[in-house]
Amino acid sequence: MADCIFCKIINKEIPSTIVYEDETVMAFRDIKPVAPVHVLIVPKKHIPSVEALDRDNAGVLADIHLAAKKIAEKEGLSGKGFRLINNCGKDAGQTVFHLHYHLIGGRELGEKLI
Ligand code: DGP
Repeated sequence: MADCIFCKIINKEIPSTIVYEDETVMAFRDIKPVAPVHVLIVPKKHIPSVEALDRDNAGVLADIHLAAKKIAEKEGLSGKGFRLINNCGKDAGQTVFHLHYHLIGGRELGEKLI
C-alpha cells in the first residue's frame, strides 16, 4: 500500500536493519527497541491487522511463526525464551496498520507484556 511505512520497508524504499526474509515474510529491527532483541515480523503482502485475516490470507501466520523460530535461533534466544506480541487496533496501541508481530527477548521479560 502506497502510504504504508512497512510496505516501504519491504520494498526497500526506506532503510531498515533486515534480519530475515523469505517469499512471504520479512523481519527487521524495531526503531524503538524495548529489549536487547526487538524484531518486527511482517507479511510482505499488506494486511492491516488481525481483524483483516480470513481463510485466504491467514496462512501467512504459520510463515510468521516459523520465521520467529528461525530468528530466535539466529539471535541466540533458543531455549532461553522470547515473547511474540501482536497489537490489534487503537486500544491495543497499534500504531502501524500493517500486520506485525514483535519478537522480544534477550533479557528476563517479567510478568508484564513488555
Ligand atoms: P505497534 O505499536 O504494535 O503498531 O508497533 C509499531 C512498531 O513499529 C513500533 O514499536 C515502532 C516501529 N516502527 C515504526 N516506524 C518504524 C520504522 O520506520 N522503522 C522501524 N524499523 N520500526 C518502526
